[in-house]
Amino acid sequence: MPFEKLTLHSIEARPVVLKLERPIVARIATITDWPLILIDLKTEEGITGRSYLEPYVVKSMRYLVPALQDMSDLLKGQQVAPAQLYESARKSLHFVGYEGLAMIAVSGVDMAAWDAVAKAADMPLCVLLGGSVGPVKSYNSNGLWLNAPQAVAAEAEALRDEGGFAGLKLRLGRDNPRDDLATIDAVRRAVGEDMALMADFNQGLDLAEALRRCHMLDDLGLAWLEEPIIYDNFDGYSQLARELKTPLQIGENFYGPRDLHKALNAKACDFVMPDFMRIGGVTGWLQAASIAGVAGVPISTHLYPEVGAHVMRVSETAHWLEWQNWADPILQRPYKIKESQLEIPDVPGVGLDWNEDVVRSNLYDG
Ligand code: SMN
Ligand code: MG
Repeated sequence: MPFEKLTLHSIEARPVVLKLERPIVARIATITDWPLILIDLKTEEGITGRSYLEPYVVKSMRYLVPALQDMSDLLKGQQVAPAQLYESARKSLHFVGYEGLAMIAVSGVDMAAWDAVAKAADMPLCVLLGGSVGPVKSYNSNGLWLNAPQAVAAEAEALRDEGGFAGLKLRLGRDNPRDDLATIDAVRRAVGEDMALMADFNQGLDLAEALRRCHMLDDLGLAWLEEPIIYDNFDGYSQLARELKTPLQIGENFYGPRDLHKALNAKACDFVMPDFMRIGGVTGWLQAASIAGVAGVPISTHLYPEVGAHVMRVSETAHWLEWQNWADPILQRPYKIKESQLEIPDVPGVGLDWNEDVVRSNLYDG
């Protein structure tokens, strides 16, 4: 059967808000309500590509959804060729800026476009990209926020048991650094020495404080130290990377692959972990993963585990997939984890179908 050429008919973007099972308690914010924008990219041929965005701030959906609707008008009638749609969509907002909300909207369209093309080719996305369906090494990032040490330790055991996890991410940045140390100690006792422990400061420290606190943690065998300072201070990050033995992890705030390139040039980190809504969806990821691969730098995913699993199968330096189940309630078939490995469903595309009952009862009307 010849490859079916797809023509974009429309892009539907629906805002949804879900209650988080474990509220986010980070140094920079507390979040109880989790926003999702569900994207359905419809084609003249009847195939629908799907993706979602998680823009953290519920009210941001009031301006992201209209941006996606404008992209629907702009791209209507064009061939669903992801790299071309990516360029057209980016250029439409060039004078506004290539980063920030513009990139977030483009990324959502891009992921849906790749899903549509893979469905038309009747292949899982990872197969279309030249890989194969198989397991993807994952750590559990569903919790371990800034709560009391014993509560975090008990949660660590529960999170490990959600899928036989070999890695867990905990969040740091309590007012007193000794409470962070006590938490790491309690978690270690609970889950043992073999567990990979990632630690995320969520950009909460200034450089002086970050140097002090990271040195205090440098002999604990942590898998990585993530985002101790504001995301764009690459000078600060390169000083941290120079001084610390523990690998430094950044990347969830790279806007486009060029940010990753700049970070590596500045020697600002040891590991990278681009986020799909900021790096430019699948198109941006593939470029970013090539740069990381050439440089020999391990690459991990941030959020979006479903699409993340597919691209990790074709990323040369694939490291850890971040497992988060926060979108599970709106999915008909949430992905499964066994023995710390995410399983890619052997279906065309990414495998996202909405649970319309849950979507209807959680639509955001703000
Ligand atoms: C994070 C993810 C989602 C919400 C808040 C913080 C975090 C991570 O930075 O890396 O998982
Ligand atoms: Mg993080």
